[in-house]
Amino acid sequence: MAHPLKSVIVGTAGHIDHGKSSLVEALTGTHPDRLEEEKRRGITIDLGFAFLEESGVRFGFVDVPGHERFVGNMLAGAAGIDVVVLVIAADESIKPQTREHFDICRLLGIKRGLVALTKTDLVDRETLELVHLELEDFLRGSFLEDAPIVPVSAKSGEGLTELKQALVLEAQQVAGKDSQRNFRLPIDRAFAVKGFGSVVTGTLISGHVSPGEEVELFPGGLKLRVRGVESGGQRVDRAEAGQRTAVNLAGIDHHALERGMTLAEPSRFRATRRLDVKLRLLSNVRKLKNHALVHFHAGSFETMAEVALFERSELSAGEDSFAQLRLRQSVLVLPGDPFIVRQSSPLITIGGGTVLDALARRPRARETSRREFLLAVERNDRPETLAQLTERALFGLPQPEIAARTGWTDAEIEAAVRSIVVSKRIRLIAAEPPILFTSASFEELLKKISERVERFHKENPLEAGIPREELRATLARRLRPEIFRAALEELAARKKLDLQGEVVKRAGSEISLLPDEVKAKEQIEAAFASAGLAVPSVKEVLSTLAVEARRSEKLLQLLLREKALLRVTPDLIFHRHALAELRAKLAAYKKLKGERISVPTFKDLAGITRKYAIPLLEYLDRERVTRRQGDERVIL
Ligand SMILES: Nc1nc2c(ncn2[C@@H]2O[C@H](COP(=O)(O)OP(=O)(O)OP(=O)(O)O)[C@@H](O)[C@H]2O)c(=O)[nH]1
Ligand SMILES: [Mg+2]
Repeated sequence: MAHPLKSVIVGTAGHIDHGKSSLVEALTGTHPDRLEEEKRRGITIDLGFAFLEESGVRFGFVDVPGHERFVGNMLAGAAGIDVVVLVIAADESIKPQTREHFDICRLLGIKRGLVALTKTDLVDRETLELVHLELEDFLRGSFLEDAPIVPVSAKSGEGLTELKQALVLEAQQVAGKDSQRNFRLPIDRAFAVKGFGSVVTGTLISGHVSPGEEVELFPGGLKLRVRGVESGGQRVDRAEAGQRTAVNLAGIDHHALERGMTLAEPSRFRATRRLDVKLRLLSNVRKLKNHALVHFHAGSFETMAEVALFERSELSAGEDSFAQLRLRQSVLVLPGDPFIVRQSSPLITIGGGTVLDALARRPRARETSRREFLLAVERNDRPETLAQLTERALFGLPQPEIAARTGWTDAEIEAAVRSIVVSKRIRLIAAEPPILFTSASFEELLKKISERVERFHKENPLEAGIPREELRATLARRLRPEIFRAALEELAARKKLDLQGEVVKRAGSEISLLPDEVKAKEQIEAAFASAGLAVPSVKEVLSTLAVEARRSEKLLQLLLREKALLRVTPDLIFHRHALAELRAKLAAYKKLKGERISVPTFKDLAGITRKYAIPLLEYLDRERVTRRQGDERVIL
């Protein structure tokens, strides 16, 4: 079986006119400049792309403009690269955009690369050696410190073979992007293709995508179907992380698509305008004041942002700090994503950093946990991050929220959940989807519920217990019903509460009556017991008692709940002995006289008037003791 090709994105970087595009053409055969204006002016304005397969590596080249006015475009391309080729012309050496592009590469956390010392045909040996020395100085202490510096000439072809070899070596060491992670494609171009419709392109930074799949467009959340996929300029069944990718989308006009948007796995993430980040300032820039406005770049996206520094009023050159960025427009970014900030005048790159909390909330005056949380994210300590996320979610953290807030894969989420549940710090509330809740908050809730039930018993001694809904209403309004239910079940399991249908009571609690209540209750029962089937009205019975109406009504309820009395119609209540006797009489009648009985016969048998006979017969019908047949009843 042929070894699958490794896909690696190579990006150029460097000052204007230093030979980036010429080098890409010399390596790939494709001149990356596409625009009419680029050809006319002889400069690169926007990103260009080219492909090369070499020694088992599939290279996707992203060629960027060197012009200082187009650093924004450069940033859109730089975001996805694995290996940078820092292009420096031998006849000019290090220039402003050499520095700025290199700073950007460092801020973006690009890990590998090499230096192409171009236009060697224009300089003599001595100059070349001098520039070489300058470069070594320039690169010292950076990720390119030990990178090869390859002298090349796009004109003479000198050094091209060496450069290719060096690229292959770098590519082999690239960790690569993870195609197992969730699909994300920052869009850097959108256009229409005749006969196909809308197409977007970008560097596939994670996951994979295939025709027929559904994707979500950010911001906005529009769900779209993928009609076709190309990578490296060819139709494929599946594009993978690390590939330049074109996606043909159904059901959307290309005017509705633009650079800065992102395609991602559907129904998993949320766009944001408020981010908590680690922000680092370059060493040679002005101080950054709290609440300064900056240009924010992440992936192919760009907008204005206000910087709220974390517990400080300014950030000096070379320093870093946690900060909150408030963006003017929404974007999909996830924790771990790098970003760049630029200032307005002069328009230069001043710093960058890493997104830590993409769905940050407004900072509160007293919030000690935020630093702890950001530190955990920064360390990439998943269990701690998750535990803190749960602690911050006062009303529980439903599982899908974890994916949206962390960007973790399902497997990563599962592992983190398992680890914190085992540690007993967090409880997993069984629900669909499951909800995480801190054990401390859960215990607090249990305590609160117990107190409320206790108080209810005290204030309502004649009630068996508090109805669930009434209990819930005494707790936080935003408490999720699943957590409430789990808390009740936990208290029942701990034998603290009894759950009886809709009623919650202290375990084993009995109603305790005052002496006058005991007496009144006995009187009520006696009144019905002695009446047999010719019962008095409820009102009549209650009015003779020594306790007031509210309590006597409760006592009646109690007798009904204990089933000493039975309510047959809203106004007719019988003692259970009277009804049992009636049933016995009917059974005896059936044995002696057969199963049919008329209403008059029933009246005689029971010794009652029609007023009682009809409701009682209907009651017996409902109880399936009798069944109506014409004017008669069948005794069952
Ligand atoms: N003599 C010589 N000229 C070169 C070489 N490489 C590029 N050039 C010339 O330098 C000029 C700029 O080259 P580009 O490749 O467009 O430079 P670039 O870095 O892509 O410029 P921007 O994209 O605008 O930043 C062109 O006129 C090229 O023909 C080289 O190795 N030797
Ligand atoms: Mg160019």
